[in-house]
Amino acid sequence: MATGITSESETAHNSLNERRHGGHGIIIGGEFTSTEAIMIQEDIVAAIAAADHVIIHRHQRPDPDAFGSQCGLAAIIKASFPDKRVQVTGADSPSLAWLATMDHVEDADYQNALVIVVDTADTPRIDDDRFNQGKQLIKIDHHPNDDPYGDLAWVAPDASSTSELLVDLVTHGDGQLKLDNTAARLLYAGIVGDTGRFMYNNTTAHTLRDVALLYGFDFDPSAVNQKMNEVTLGQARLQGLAIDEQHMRISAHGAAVVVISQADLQHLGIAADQYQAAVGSAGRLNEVRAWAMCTEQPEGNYRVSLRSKGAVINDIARAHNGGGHPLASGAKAADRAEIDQIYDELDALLAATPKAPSESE
Ligand SMILES: [Mn+2]
Repeated sequence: MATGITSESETAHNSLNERRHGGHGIIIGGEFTSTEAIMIQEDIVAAIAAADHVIIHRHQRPDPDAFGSQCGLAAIIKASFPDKRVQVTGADSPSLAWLATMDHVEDADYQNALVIVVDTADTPRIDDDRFNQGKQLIKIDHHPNDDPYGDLAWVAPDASSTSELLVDLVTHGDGQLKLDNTAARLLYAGIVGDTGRFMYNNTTAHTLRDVALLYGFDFDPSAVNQKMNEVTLGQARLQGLAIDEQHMRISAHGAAVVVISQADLQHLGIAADQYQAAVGSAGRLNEVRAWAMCTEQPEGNYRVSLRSKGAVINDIARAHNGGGHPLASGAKAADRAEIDQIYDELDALLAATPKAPSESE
């Protein structure tokens, strides 16, 4: 129910001050099928093979890729090594309960555990801050590597999703890791979530080859698509409200800003993890080239979801306490004045950026 199809990284600037530099961390950027990347994958598979107990974390406010990669990796390890103990931790998500639910992990469980954090760029955003209580820490992620952490890290910003990376972990694992139907369904959901059902430009031939491999397992992809396309009545009404004259303005160059108040959310009965379903609304408009959905938080500030059809917007996100992907980022605005500033910056960016082929009428 009601997951929406969104992806973003909320990379807080202050996280840079809290970096945990791993002792022998190895970071991979660039092409994630390079020889170097494959060596890292082999090291990760070896670490999994050597561990008796694995605990898997992911980011707060989980999206389908966070849940899909976390629980997909758990399913892979269980299918490959039935004797190993595998747990997933973090808060449960009512809107993603159809996909998976979390385990109850005790503090004592971390003794001698291998901890793997998936889909999470920076340590403040990891759900469950016991992630550094294990004997070894591995990061697997596809967001820009603004906050390197972990004893071993595989970071591939050119992959569509962490779920896609896990398919590669299996195929390059020298036969030690295997997928099963449960893993295939979870990883498929993650890839669908982060690619906007293959709409965004992070979808590659490689992504689709991985998806073709997942299709070979026994699960119902169209049931997953249907589930991810569903919204609650409140969310559907929010999607409408997000493009009405009161809540959205569009500049001459195609910059749109949507402002949703706490009162709007309360009126529609929208829970904290549900408003993301309206992030895409403005982007469906022909007139809009880049947009920001600004949602008031209980504290009075705004969470800003920045999206673009072509112009790179993550510099604007970084300038407003955020970060993320070139076309999908997160930021924060202290007040309406900062929202006005973001609107002006988006408009100036679009004024200076020729339309991409995908944007022409
Ligand atoms: Mn992701």
